[in-house]
Amino acid sequence: MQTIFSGIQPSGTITLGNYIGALKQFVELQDEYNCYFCIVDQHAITVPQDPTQLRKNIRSLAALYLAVGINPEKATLFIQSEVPAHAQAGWMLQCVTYIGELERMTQFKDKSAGKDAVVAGLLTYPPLMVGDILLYSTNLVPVGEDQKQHLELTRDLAERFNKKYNDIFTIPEVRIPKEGARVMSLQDPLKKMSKSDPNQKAFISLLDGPKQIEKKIKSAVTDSEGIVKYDKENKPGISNLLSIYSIFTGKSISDIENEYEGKGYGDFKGDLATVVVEALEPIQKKYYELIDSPELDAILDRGAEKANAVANKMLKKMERAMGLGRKRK
Ligand code: ATP
Ligand code: LTN
Repeated sequence: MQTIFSGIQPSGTITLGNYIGALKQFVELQDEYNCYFCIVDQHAITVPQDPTQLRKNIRSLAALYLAVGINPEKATLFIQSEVPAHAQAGWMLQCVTYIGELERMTQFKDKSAGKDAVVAGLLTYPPLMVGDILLYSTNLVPVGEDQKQHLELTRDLAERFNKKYNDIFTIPEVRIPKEGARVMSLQDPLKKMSKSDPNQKAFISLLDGPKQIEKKIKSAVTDSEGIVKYDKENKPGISNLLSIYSIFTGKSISDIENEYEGKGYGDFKGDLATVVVEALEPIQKKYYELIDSPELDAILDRGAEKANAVANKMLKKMERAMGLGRKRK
């Protein structure tokens, strides 16, 4: 069985973008792969976080992974900071990464833009992510399109390490969904939907209530033409909403366009809100059953135990390859 690894930052409540771009694929893949799904809290602290809120977000993300259908009997769900090998591997991998490579990362450029003081962790974020992936001899990494560049770096660093030290790493492939790889902001359809967007109206969170969802969809930025038609270049707002509708209903874009011929954006947005509310209802129900349960802790404990065992083995191989520490029998 091949291995999958992916991570989500507990930097807010996950959005429809995270669900469509990442989580939905995780659920589909867990039957066929040996899966590791991680709550990457050490990545989240590369931007300012309130400690109390961060702890809440970590638990909430764990419950959401399970609520959308991750089965802890099949997949390993764990918190990054509970597996110290990640930070250790991240350090070693920083020592094979060039600063120029890090400065070229678009996520770094986006997140550091306009800031007076940029913490070093924001720049050195990618080698930590590379460690996450390589520690588990991962074959496949399912992510949204924004992570493609990080995955290219992962492959480069794995190859560089293998050549320079010892051939210990599997070179992973990226898996980006055909549809919904980049769900756009509801307020600026040229920007990706992001859970840490300061404008709450820009994203739908998986825990938003029916009224909030309706309000956010109704105030989504579109255009003045009033025709429900997919045209990403000229009508990015309505095209984004059409994609979301298509993904949740399974209907093709052209069928939806036909259905709304002669109708306005108001009708379409109202129906889209209903579709989204209905899709999120069972997820939210499951979430509220889990969030305060001891079962959630037991699952995370078991996940950390299993992940530690696998990650520590690879960490030892890395240390041996690089010549760190002492030779042991
Ligand atoms: P942040 O706002 O804190 O940067 P984020 O919402 O961008 O967070 P991440 O935790 O960085 O989310 O990403 C988790 C997963 O969700 C990744 O696989 C990422 O590619 C995917 N993802 C994030 N945003 C979108 C989006 N708008 N459309 C599709 N996939 C997305
Ligand atoms: N960088 C990713 C989150 C992330 C990740 C990973 C994804 C951290 N480690 C390992 C896949 C595999 C992001 O910002 N979305």
